[in-house]
Amino acid sequence: MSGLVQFTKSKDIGVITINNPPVNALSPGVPEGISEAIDQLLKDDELKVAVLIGSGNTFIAGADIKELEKMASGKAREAGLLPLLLKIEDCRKPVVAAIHGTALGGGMEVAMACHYRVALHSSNVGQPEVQLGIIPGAAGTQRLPRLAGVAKAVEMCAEGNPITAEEAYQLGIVDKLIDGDLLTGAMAFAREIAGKPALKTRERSNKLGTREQNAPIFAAARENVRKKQRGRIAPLAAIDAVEAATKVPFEEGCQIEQKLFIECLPSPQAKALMHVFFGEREVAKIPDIPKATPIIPVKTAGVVGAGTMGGGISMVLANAGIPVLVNEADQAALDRGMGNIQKNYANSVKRGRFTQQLVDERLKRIQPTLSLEGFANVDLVIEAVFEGLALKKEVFAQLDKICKPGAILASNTSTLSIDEIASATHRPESVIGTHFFSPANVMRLLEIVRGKATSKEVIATCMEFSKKLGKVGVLVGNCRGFVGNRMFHPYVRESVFLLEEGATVQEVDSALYDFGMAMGPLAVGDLAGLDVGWRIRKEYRHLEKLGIRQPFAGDRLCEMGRLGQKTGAGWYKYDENRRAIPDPELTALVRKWAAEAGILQRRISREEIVDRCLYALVNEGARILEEGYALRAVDMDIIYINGYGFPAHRGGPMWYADTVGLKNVYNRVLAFHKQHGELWEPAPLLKRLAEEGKTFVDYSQEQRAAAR
Ligand code: 3H9
Repeated sequence: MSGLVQFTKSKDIGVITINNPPVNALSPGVPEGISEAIDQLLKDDELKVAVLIGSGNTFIAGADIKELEKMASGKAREAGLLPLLLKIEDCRKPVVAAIHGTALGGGMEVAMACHYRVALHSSNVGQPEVQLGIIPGAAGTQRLPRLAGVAKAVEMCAEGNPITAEEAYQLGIVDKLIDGDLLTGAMAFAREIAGKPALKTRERSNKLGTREQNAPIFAAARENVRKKQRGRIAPLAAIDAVEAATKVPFEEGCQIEQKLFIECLPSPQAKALMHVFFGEREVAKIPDIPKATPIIPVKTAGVVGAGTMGGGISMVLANAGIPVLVNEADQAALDRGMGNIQKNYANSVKRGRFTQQLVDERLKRIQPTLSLEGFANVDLVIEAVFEGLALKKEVFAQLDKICKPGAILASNTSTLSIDEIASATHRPESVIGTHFFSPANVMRLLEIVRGKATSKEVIATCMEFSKKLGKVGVLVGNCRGFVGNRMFHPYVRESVFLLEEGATVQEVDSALYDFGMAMGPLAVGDLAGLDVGWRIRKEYRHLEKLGIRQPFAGDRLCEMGRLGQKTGAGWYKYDENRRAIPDPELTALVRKWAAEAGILQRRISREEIVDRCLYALVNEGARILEEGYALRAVDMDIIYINGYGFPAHRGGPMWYADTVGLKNVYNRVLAFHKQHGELWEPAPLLKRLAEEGKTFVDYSQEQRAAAR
């Protein structure tokens, strides 16, 4: 038997143990090992029953995604799990799946082919395949509705979110919840059921419902996908497959599932989402910071500033169980900040996201204070005051005097130099940027900005801490706007240029929304407040080169007091519920300004809108990558997906450019350069990779190899 699966005997019980760290994925050798173990179980007359269990932290976390990637590009053959699952299910001696950690994807499918499932309370089960752009490929869509009922099965297969063992038990997926040692509990259960006739999941049908009952379930699920997973193909395929389970016999349902699985697997969406899966894990790996770097314990924190960002960050810390002091200079601002925090939590209770008890516990962790004195004992301070260098330096000079040695001093600046801020202290090694995205308690991204003196311990701690906060931490270098905002700047610039050249606000926003962005760039501006960019532009105007075109319509809007949603008008008008209403007067006004500035008006295609905005972003991304401010192209993809609403099924902007082909992107950038001038100068890296027929992924691999 392969070393990945062990078969042992404990009196009349056979124990099949999967041992494929770190997550017991069904890599080559594991299915074969399970199959051989079933043969042994059948051969040995002493044995009456078997327990299938995972070693280490988890049951089986699914198919090996690296193998799926190879299959998608034709480099590996299909895993062929279906015959193994039939073999388990047809085994005349019952097999009990013993679940701890997670039973996901193929792992869940293995468990459902067993005759019984027992699970620790702490475990989770699910069919997350759609999050990888595929659907369950080993009869998950056929067995799950038979165990959990159609409505829950559709939800789990189409949305991909795991459920707790408790819920799985309520639904009938799990037969028994185990307290204490899993193997002991599973063996006791196995003894109870040994010798009794066991039900095969595929032969159950009492939960499959009628056509009349199911039709509205499928219609609602499809509608839900169109709203919440716009543009994705796998969730709709998953619904089709579950629907098949309710209409045709099991074997035929499996064939339909296989056909849909095989269609999804090589799709660009699946490749993109698998890239994102591994990318989210890769960003945690920093080449010059070894895994063993000591981590500074962070048990308490302080936040300076209780505005929108400070308040949100305090909530993030409190949600993660960290007691936090939140400071403001005057009572009114502090009361306002605490009031907003309470309002946000109250909304979460109203929407059913949190219970009142949970919110009370979290609120108790947030202590308002007018003085920084209490910060003397905290392990981490996050400064979130108004975005001005002088003010931030003043705060850091104070923190330097008050905070204990070794405390981490972080700034939530979105644009300012971390080195400049650190220069206000005598401990630049403890200073770092932690750039949260608004709303901080919702957005997953945390850009962690490394100053030139920031210590490895401080970086390693912040990267680790981001996980505790439920964020995806991405390490970036200290350049203006860091990675995300530096790339965003040309993206927004082009969106305003397009307006000035004759596109309407809705044309620009809808082209990018239809591409998959969560919101169009102009709607984002209205949400964030147009004065944010206006203030920054004014501060940096002295750096603009003379004779180079700059967008002006946004500044004119601010001068008119149209700052976005908060003033009831920006690029759009807003009603009392903050619903956007197109404003034809604004379009006419921009046209008039453009005509006065001598800008030719023309009809602009949706394709041009998308290319202009996205290639401006990618071109800047290529510069950042070559300058080393981002470690890898995938880091930028993860930043854009988690902080800027870029559609994950397109893999992020750099991956998207790779899929379009860098030669094509480069040619288009060259054409824009010819037409619009210096701002479109192709990034040297883009030019080189395009000419060499390479991708950003190739470049990152070359960099990685060179660093070894
Ligand atoms: C499927 O099953 C299709 C089926 O229908 C069958 C079709 C025939 N494969 O996340 P972590 C690696 S599709 C390969 O940091 P955690 C991961 O890259 C699959 N590698 O740990 C990382 O490597 P590294 C459906 C995998 O404790 C290391 O393991 N299943 C896989 O925070 C640790 O991972 C899923 O989608 C895998 N399946 O979270 C489950 N899983 O250290 C995907 C993990 O080199 N996995 N790795 O960076 C997860 O959701 C989480 O990993 C899990 C553990 C919750 C299990």
